[in-house]
Amino acid sequence: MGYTIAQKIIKNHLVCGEMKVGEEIGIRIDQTLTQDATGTMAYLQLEAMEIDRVKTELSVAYIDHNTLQSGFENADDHRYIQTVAKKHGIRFSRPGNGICHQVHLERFGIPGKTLIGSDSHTPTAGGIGMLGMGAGGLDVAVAMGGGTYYITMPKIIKVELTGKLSDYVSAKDIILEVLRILGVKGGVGAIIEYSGEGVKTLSVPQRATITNMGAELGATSSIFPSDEATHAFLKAQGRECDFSPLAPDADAVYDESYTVDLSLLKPLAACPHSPDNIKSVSELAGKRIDQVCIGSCTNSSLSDMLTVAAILKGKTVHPDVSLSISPGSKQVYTMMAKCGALADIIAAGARVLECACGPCIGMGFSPKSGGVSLRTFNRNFLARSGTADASVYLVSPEVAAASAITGVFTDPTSLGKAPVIDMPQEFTINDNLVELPASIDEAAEVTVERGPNIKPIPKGVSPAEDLSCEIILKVSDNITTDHIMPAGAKILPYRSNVPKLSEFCFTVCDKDFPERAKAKGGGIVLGGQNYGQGSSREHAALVPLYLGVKAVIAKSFARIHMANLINFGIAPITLKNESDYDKISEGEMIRIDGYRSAIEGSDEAYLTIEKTGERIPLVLSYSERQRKILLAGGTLNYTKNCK
Ligand code: MIC
Ligand code: SF4
Repeated sequence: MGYTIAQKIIKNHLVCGEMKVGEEIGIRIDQTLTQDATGTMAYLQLEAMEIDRVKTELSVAYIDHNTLQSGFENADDHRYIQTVAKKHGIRFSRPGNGICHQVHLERFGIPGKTLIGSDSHTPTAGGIGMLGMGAGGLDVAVAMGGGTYYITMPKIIKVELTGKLSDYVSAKDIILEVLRILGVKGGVGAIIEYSGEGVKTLSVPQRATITNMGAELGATSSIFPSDEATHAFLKAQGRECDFSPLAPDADAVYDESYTVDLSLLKPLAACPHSPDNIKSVSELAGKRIDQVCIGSCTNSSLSDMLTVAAILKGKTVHPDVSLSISPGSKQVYTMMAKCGALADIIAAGARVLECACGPCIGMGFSPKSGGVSLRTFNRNFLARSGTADASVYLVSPEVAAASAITGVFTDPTSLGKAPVIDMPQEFTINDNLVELPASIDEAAEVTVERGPNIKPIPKGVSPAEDLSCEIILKVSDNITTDHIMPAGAKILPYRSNVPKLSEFCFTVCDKDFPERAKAKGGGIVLGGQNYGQGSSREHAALVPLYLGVKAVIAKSFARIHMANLINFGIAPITLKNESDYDKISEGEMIRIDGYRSAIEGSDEAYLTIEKTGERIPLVLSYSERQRKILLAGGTLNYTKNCK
């Protein structure tokens, strides 16, 4: 039996375990990336593990999220990351160089290699045939130290692309269609592999738009073959030597398959507040809008920007609309400036921002009260924009630009012939904002600079035999990490300060949660399906830990968040029968007798509701490695005990 692309890469990197779907496997990681909102924690943990020098082929620390410096905190964190990177052998991508995933694709991604990043959109690298996965900062720190990365062997879902996109229909519409078919839970436990004749019609940046938003399917990763288009992209980036072809074997077997006919696709939009709430733009046509934001790691490539510029050229942004544009990287920004596209965008009245995450993570540009915002981004979770009652729609750059001019949802296919944007033969290459680390000899001389905002990481505790506590919060299905630990300009500066961050924990769902959790000395959180979907931020585990959360019981968990909970010694426990969710109320006292023993060896335990005595079966299904980590009270304690 032959292998798929992802299976080939996994096989070449397999350290332990069997490649059987659902089994835990360990793989070797070639490259890592971090960004600044998760990076400080990752590097604090690297230091705590006493790793002097990274052992990966390449590790890069990017500054792209916390670029709004309205106080000293973000600037302090940037300096910490810069100095710690220099000392430990990590390249440092300075603020202004661009969004981690865009820059990594342009300058560092290599087909056939493995990459983990402390950011859920690391699978963007799948656009170049690289196996990229999002992970918690602690897992990235372990990989930087040469340690194995553990995942559950995923099933492989094939998405066959046929035909060719019509004018004004774009890569964004392909992934929105896949989200319509599979939903935000549809990729859990899977890698999505794209194949078929339609693949050849897509450039690497278009492919990267699709693999980027595979994160919204809950997928472990998404990947495209490495072919002539990959070769052309790498050659244009002056990196032809990094190319190698990669295709599935003819007799590769897939666990599921779907077909998308590109020629039948129409412009789509993900409606509030979920990336899988899909409608066609023509259904929404005429609806008034207040804001348009173009950019993010999903849609900020040069071709995206040139397309937008061509649509805006000679026009003026509608008076009721505020349009922001954030190019994805310094390379994109420079090339837009050189060819005059930037001038067309400025002339049309766009507010051009620096090349960073910006509005995507709520770093400015929050919409007005009750506003309608069209964004080319990948997430429209409740309150993520910074305005709790805003309605955010996710669309392609074509829809965004056309609507910015008219002031209403506009189907760009009504605009006639689309501009033809070819990928350049040569990109402008200037890596002067990527700082190289100190040599091994010089590293001792580098002093790591720590600002006063950097506070110690809370420590997990080894579980007691019996657990008795209160259900301090009950939440519904598809709770995102943005619900658990919101982001945005006001909160992100505290990513290195867990005590301060705790004041915002779960406040999107219940503004009294932090106070209550503290007053009660912690307890258990009860969740629905797909608990913890979205970002890789380990703060969504660390902060509840700080507030005394001992365990999370849910119908099911998202992959990265589940790994993060285990890393910090919070047991993710599944309800054996989903319907039991309705039997447990917030504020109820519960007991789990033999809790520690269940973590240690058996897969089952019972939750007893103190008031009624009703017993509810729970599943504690972990690998041997995960059991040891939970018993030690988290990975840091576990690795220390092993020394
Ligand atoms: C996001 O898009 O939600 C983020 C911000 O990039 C996160 C990381 C973070 O919370 O810092 C992600 O996707 O992992
Ligand atoms: Fe940045 Fe937004 Fe991409 Fe996250 S999704 S990495 S915040 S651009």
